[in-house]
Amino acid sequence: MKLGNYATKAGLAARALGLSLALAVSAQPALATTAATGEQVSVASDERADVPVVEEMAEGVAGGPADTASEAPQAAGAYTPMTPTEGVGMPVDGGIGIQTQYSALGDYAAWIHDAVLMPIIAVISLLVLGLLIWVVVRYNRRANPVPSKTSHNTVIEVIWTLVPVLILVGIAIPSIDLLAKQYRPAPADALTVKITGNQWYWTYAYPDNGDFEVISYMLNEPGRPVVNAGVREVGSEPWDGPAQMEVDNRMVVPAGEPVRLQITAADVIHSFAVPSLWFKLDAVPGRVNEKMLFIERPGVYYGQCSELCGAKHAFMPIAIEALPREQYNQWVLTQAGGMIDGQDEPAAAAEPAAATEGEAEAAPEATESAAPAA
Ligand SMILES: [Cu+2]
Repeated sequence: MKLGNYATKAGLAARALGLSLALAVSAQPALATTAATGEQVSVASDERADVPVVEEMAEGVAGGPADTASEAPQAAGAYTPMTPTEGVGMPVDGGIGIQTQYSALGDYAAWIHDAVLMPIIAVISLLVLGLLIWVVVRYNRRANPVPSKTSHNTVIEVIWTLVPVLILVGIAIPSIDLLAKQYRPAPADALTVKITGNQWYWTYAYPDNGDFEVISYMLNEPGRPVVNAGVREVGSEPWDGPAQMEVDNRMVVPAGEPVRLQITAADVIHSFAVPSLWFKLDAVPGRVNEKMLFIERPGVYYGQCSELCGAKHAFMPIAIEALPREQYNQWVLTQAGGMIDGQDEPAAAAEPAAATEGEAEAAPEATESAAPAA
C-alpha cells in the first residue's frame, strides 16, 4: 500500500521532469516573433534611408547657393532622427514578461526565461499544489484515522534528492553560459562610446569619432510641469517616441556590429538599462564599467535609469538609435568635431548584418560626398 503511494509519487516526479524538458525544446515561436517584428524596424529604416539622400541631390541640382554654402547643409541635412516603430524597443500597454529582444544575447535570455524557467516553475508549482491537495483530501484525520508510522524509504529519498539536483543542473548550464557570454569583452577594433550618468541626464562621448559629446535630456510633456527648462516638448517633431522615454539628443550607434560601452557617473550611482537590448550596467562615480552592446538591426530602443539616483530619477530616460554604418557615419559628421577615423573602416567592411544590406546600396554616394566636408 505505502510502496504503491511512493511509486505514484516517483512517477509524478519523473513525468514532471520529462514535461519540462519537452517544453524546453519548443522554444521556436518566441524567436519567430522577434524576427517578424524586426522586419518592421528595417522597413522603417529603409524609408528614411532614401529620403535625405534624394532631397540633398535635388538641392544640389537646383544649384542655388555657392559650393561652400551647399556643402555644409549637406553634411547637416544628411541625418534625420529615425522614427521609432510602435511597440518595438519600448514598453507596450498591458505588457507582461520580457520585452521583445533585439540582440542575440537577449534572444538567448528570453529563451531561457520562456522555455526553461517558466515551464519548470509552472510544473513544480502544480506538482506541489497537487501533492498538497492530495494529502489534505486523502490523509486528513477523518479519511485516515490511523496514520502511518513509516519514517523513511531509501528509494523515494534517492529520487527526491536526485530529481531536484538534475533540475538545478539543467537550469545552471544555460544560466552560467549566458552569464559568461554577457561579460565577453568587445573586440579590440570595436567602436567605443563613453556614457556618463548625471543628475538627471546622460552624456555620450565618442572618443573614436573626434571625442565629441552628446548631452541627452528627457523631452517635456505638453500640459505637464516642465522637467528640463529649455528643452522642447515631446511630439513637436515627427520622429518623437513615447512621452517620458524620448530625449532631445539620442545616443546613436551603428547596428550590426559590436560597440564597447564604458559607463561611469559624475555624481551618484545611476544604472544604464535598456530592456529590449538585454543591457543593464551600473554607472558608478570614479569607476568605469564596460560591457559590449550588439544591436542586430536598425531601430530606436528605449530604456531608463535603473538605480534610484535622486529627485528626477524617473526623468532620465535612455534612447538608443541604431543605424546602418553608413548612416551612422553621416550622423557623426553632423556633430561638432565629429570625424570618421581609420579605425572604423575594418568594422564597416566586415558588416555582417543581413538587415543592413538594403541600406548599404542606398547610402554610399552620400557618405562619399559628405566625408571630404569633415
Ligand atoms: Cu539616474
